[in-house]
Amino acid sequence: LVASLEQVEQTYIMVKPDGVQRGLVGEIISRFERKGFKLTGLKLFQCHKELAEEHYKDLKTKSFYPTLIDYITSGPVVCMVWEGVGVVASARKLIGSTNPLQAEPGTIRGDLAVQTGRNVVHGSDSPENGKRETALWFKEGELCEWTPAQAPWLM
Ligand code: RTP
Repeated sequence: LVASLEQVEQTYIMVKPDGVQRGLVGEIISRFERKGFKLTGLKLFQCHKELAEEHYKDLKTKSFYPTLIDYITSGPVVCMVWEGVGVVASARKLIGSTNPLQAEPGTIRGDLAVQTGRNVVHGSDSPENGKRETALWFKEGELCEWTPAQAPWLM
C-alpha cells in the first residue's frame, strides 16, 4: 500500500486565464483533491511572455503559437503541483481531450469548456515534463513536502 519514492510522480497543473476569469479555480482544484492526489504547490501568478514561450517552446512552429502566448499571458493563472503514483496520466484523463468538444463528459474540459483556444486547464504530458514544468513555474522553497495526517490510504 505504501508507494516507493521512485513511483511517485509530479505533475504541473495550471488553471489558465479563462478558468480564473470564469471562477472555476475551486472546481478544478476540487477534482484533483477528491481523486486523492497530494497538492505540493499552489499560487496565483501573472505569467510573463518569456515564461509562456519557454513553457510552450515545443509548439513554437505551430500557427496558433502567438495566439496561445497571448492567451496564457492575458491574465493571472493558478499554478499547481500535484504528486502521486500515476498522477501524470491520471491528471490528463481528469482534464480530457485538448478540444473540449471531443472531451468526454465528466472530464474538466468535457464539462466546463467549448473551445480549444479556451480550454481552462493545462496538465503535463509526461513525468519528465512534470518535473521540467514544476522547475520552470516554481522557485525552490515554494513547494511544500508534507505527509497527510488522516488518510494515508488515499496516497
Ligand atoms: P496543455 O498543454 O494546455 O495541457 O494542452 P494539450 O497538451 O492538451 O495540448 P497541446 O497540443 O500541447 O497544445 C497546448 C495548448 O495550445 C492550445 N491549442 N490551440 N488548434 C489550435 O488552435 C490549438 N491547438 C492547441 C490549447 O490551449 C492547448 O491546450
